[in-house]
Amino acid sequence: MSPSTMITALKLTFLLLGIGFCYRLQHSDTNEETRAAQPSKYGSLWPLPQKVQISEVSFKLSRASFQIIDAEQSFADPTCRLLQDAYRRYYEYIFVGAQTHKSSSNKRAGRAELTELQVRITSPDTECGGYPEVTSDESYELSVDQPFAVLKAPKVWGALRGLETFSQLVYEDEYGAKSINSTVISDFPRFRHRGILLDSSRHFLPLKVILANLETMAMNKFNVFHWHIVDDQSFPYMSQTFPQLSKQGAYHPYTHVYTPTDVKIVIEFARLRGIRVIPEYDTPGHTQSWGKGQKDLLTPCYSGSEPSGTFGPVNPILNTTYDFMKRFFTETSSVFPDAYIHLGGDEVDFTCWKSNPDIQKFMVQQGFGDDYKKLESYYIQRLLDIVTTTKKGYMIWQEVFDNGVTLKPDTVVHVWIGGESNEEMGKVTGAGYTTILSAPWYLDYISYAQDWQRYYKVEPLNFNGTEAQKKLVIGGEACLWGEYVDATNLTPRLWPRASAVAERLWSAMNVTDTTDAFNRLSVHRCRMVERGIPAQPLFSSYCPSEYK
Ligand code: CP6
Repeated sequence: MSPSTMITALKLTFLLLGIGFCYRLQHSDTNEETRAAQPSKYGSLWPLPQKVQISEVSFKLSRASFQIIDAEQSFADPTCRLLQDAYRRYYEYIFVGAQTHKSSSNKRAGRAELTELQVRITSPDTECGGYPEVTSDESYELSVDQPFAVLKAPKVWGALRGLETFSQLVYEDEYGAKSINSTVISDFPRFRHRGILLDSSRHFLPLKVILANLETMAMNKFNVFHWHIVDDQSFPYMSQTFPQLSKQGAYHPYTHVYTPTDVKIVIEFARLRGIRVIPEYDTPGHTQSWGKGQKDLLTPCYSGSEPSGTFGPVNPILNTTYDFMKRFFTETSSVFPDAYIHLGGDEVDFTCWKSNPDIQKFMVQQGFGDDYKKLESYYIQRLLDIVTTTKKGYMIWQEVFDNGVTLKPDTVVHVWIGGESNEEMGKVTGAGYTTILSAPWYLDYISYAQDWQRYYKVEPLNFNGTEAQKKLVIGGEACLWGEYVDATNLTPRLWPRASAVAERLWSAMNVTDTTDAFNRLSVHRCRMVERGIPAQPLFSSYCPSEYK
């Protein structure tokens, strides 16, 4: 063999080895990677209810005769818009894609028809006109049987969840007729805070996109929209007190802003779906865009003895900073009805503070030494006191807790740093604080695999701690940070991957069978697509509706 042939042969060998390696990489995962979906005994319910009994007996449903109505004994007022809107929405979802012309249901003549779903609110205070809260009752009981189906819930919030479940029980039989099996369900969420974080600063998210995702959140029984509304890159929130913030700080002063009306629309759309809107105004870091419209708010950075012309975090040593914050958070506390506001406090870079001679002087005066965490805590402490006067509770990223800031007992600490998040959950709850988990659910990270399974396998209570500590874990959030996401790709990137988180936070702790989850989630994903949501596929497959 000549040297050149030998080299070619070697190259070929390596190439083949390489291909073989890649082949194994793609196929060495669990067999769910290559399986097609099979029917689950739980149909396509997602997230899986706490208690489900589905019988073999089936009824047909027809667009012409089926109706969703208040039960006679319901405490709900017939003018309760939240319920009436939901009845209409779910009626449409139940008959989505139904064949209207062909009368195919004749083929199984004699099968009983279900003509009514009666919805009964069982508590005198239905909460119809109110906003959902962290303590809201989302439980419900559903019975599908003759002569009619009954959905019972103490509050409207449970009725919303039950309507979604009812709509998920409806399927098309082999002749294309809408059908539902006799079923008994009793259900309630495992965790009361089940959120999605969307970031409207790195890219502006048009209202339509936000509303579509609220709609999809309801399909997955999420109940918190964490609106990371502003950040370094842009300030799209139109403040009435400080209009120059978005005038100067938004990507565009008129098109890429959320007006007061826009914000109202989001809040009401969410309320009608049992979703809280928690805005985040992240300070003192992540605030570059704030500086464009608010002079002297940010710290001037120095290069040697001269200001460099760049700016760092919020300037913590000026009284004007706190005057501004007081007015700003007084406004937001009346714009957003939720009892909580997220105050951020993550990733504060000390470089600029360190370079500034006025800050250095302040550090000496306060006796902070070289510990800039003390300065950060000083700022946050004053901010928390201001926000407390607006009668709001607050959520904060974990660094604020880590730095030893005094927090109100009802503070929610948001754990986001990966690697040691279990230890962090132990520490936060050990100190007696309520917490939510996001560290394992950073959906902005993508990979060539069924990464939903990784999100699905997370157990939020899997840390060392007492029963009392575990009770302090009120839920979690899936985060979709916006650096690589805008209106063109947000929805498919989020769904159905966030659905895995939805089931972890709603269903019982022992619901961990990934094979059954795959079977149900495949159909749930097709259902989202049928309802007009471009949710991406889980794996090689097709949806039945593609043939219509
Ligand atoms: N923006 C803000 C971000 C992030 C955080 N806060 C972030 C950090 C690390 C990763 C992803 C997102 N983009 N304001 C942290 C809470 Cl990996």
